[in-house]
Amino acid sequence: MIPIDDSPIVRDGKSLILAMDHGLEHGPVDFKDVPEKLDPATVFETATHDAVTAMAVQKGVAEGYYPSYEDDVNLLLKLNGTSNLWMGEPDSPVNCSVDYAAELGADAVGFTVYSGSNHEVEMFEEFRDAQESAREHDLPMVMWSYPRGQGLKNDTKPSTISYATRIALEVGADIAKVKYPGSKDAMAHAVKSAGDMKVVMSGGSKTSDYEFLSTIEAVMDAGASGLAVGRNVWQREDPTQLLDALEKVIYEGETADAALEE
Ligand code: FBP
Repeated sequence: MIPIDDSPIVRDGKSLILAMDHGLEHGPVDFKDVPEKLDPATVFETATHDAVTAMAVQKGVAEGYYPSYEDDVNLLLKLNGTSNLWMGEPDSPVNCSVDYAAELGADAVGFTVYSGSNHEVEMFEEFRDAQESAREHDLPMVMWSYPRGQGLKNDTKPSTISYATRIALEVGADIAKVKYPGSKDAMAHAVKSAGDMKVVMSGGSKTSDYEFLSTIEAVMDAGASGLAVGRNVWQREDPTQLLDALEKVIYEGETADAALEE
């Protein structure tokens, strides 16, 4: 097992994962205001920024577009995913094996688990297969750890997010990607609950530059290892400008104010 800090998806102990699996998870609606981003090549171009340590996509997008970017972008292949058309309890069917991800040149794999869903049992079993196979290939496992379903009314409350990071540690993830629990203290507890496993924050819907960078500043102060973000980067007209600022906050420990001033 290769130490996670030696993985190409980690830079100086931190990660900035650019996620672009929204075409499956939400549908083309997420590209409404940026129709040019319907072409995955445009987002792969954004991922060539030095701040980005990996781009997370589904199998089909990797097959079609990654060959043109394999020298400049690290690939995080998402092994499962679901559409917004599914109306049942949260679930995320597996659509790619770790073997095939490795064949496509993946540097890491990603897997969603909806703990608390009626499908939790199968999802944990599928995660086990993927995690053990990822170990055989020396590929880090990034877990989208998203408790939701059944009686879970609030999926971002502090105790739920701390539970989410802990679950990821318990089942053998290398990085847990979790929603922001609303405050720096709550994030610090979530990071602590994960032991020495890395925790990154999930981006969420688009906000202002300042609001977003201040949240990332709080998350980094809380001991998190970075960010896995989609819409807040590629829904912007100029993603490069925000990535320049994110690079300063995540890797250089600058404040949001300082990063925006330069
Ligand atoms: P965003 O930064 O755009 O929120 O993307 C992160 C992500 O986890 C994506 O990988 C995924 O497509 C999406 O959020 C799923 O969000 P949700 O399940 O909350 O709708």
